[in-house]
Order: sequence, then C-alpha cells, then structure tokens
Amino acid sequence: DRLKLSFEKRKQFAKSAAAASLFDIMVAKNSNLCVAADVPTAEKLLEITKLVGPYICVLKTHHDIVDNFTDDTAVELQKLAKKFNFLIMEDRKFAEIGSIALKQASKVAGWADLVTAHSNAGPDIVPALRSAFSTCPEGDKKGVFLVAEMSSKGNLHSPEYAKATANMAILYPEVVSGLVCQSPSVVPSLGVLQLTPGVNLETKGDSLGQQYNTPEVVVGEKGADIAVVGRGIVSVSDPAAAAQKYQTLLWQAYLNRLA
Ligand code: BMP
Repeated sequence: DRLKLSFEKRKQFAKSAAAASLFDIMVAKNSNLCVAADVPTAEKLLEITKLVGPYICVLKTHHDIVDNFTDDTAVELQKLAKKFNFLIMEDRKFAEIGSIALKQASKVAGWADLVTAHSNAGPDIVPALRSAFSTCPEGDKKGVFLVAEMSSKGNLHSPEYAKATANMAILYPEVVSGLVCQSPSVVPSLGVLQLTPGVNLETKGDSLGQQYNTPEVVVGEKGADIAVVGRGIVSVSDPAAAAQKYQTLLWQAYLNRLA
C-alpha cells in the first residue's frame, strides 16, 4: 500500500532519477510542500522564492504569466534551487503532437528540472519531452508529471482517462516521475509521486472553478505525496510564515497517514 510506505522506502522503487532525488529532498527537508509561485513579475518571483525556499521540495512556475521572465531570471531561480535544495517544475502542461511539444519544451528544459504535460494527445508526448531534456546537461535527471486529473469544477478527466494516463507512467518509468491527480488510486506504482493541487486553509474555492481541500484531506484521503499551495502562500502578507505553516501541517498529515 503506497499510502502506508515511507518516502525513504518508496525511493527504492523510483525508476526516474528526478523522482529519486525528489524523495531525497522531501526526506532531507521534511517537506512535501510545492509552492505555486504564480506572481506577475520576475522580481516578485525571485522574492517569493527566497521567502519560501527553506520550506519547499518543489517550486512550481508558470513562467509565461511572469512579465520580464528572462534567461537571467532562470539562472537566479536555479541558484536558489541549489541553495535551498528544491526542484523547479515548469507547469506548462504541454498538450501537443510530439514534434511540437519537443520544440515547446526545448524553451524551458534548460532550467526546469520537471515539467507537466497533458496525456490527451497520446503517449508519445513523453518521449518528445525526453528528447527536449536530452539536449541539456544532466537531461537524464529531469522528469515529467502527467496530468491525470484536475482540481477544477466540471473538468473532463474521467476515471478511464486517469487510468490511461497512469499507464503512460508504466510505459515510460524513467521519464514519468509523477502524476498530477486528485484520487489515491490513480498512481500505478510505489516509485511514482502523486502531486495534488487545490490546497487552502482559508477558503473552499475561487470564482473561476478552483476547488480547495485542507492539508489533512489532500494527503490523508486524496493520497497526495506532494501538495501544491499557491495563493494560500503567495497572496498573504507573510508568505514565509504561511509556507512554514503549510509545510508543518502537510508533513504531519504524511506522518499521520503512515501511522
Ligand atoms: P492556487 O493554490 O492558488 O489555487 O494554485 C493552484 C496551482 O496549481 C496553479 O498554479 C494551477 O495551475 C495548478 N493546478 C491546479 O490548480 N489544479 C490542477 O488540477 C492542476 C494544476 O496544475
């Protein structure tokens, strides 16, 4: 049972190098918190990263919503990732035929350790992204998270779609480090990580379809290995304190799950 096994033990089943290093980081930092750094400018992105860096295992970016995101921004992000020991995930959700996804991913593969992709175009998205990684130094240490389910109201992700997405993780275990999903039964093997967005202590949702749960529910019931918190941390007056609080609650929920 995945949910009863520690991250230390699960690391032994990781076939993707990025998943293995994620398990290491999570254990070293006692953190299963991913911050979604959805801020409007490059300056704010670096500022928020410095504030939350000590508390996270993954920094998730949407670099295309950031004004003046430059190569220098990427270099600074990588320095912070090294300093605070976290991985950078560009949440680009690639969803194209392989040949286009390869070209799109080549734009971010240099600085992102992890990227997200939809599975709707079929399994060849995975080797396409692997090809984009392969042109980078240490490209074989990079990984993909496939979106099996979503947190938003009315989404079209059926159980069959989620299952077919999980099968792609079995087909390409060296490349698919994890799945983005909302239910505990989707993840097909012990070495694959479940990333679950939609976490907020203050509110149940937003006005555009987002749906939130608490850390306890997301980790304990929905099966998240890593939980994503965006506005709950980046849109409050003290992001560092909020990150510390979510880190503590999420890690406690993981310990409770093991017990
Ligand atoms: P917030 O906590 O502010 O709602 O941010 C959630 C983050 O997680 C966003 O960056 C969004 O792109 C991402 N996300 C999500 O909310 N639901 C999903 O199903 C998949 C996501 O990647």
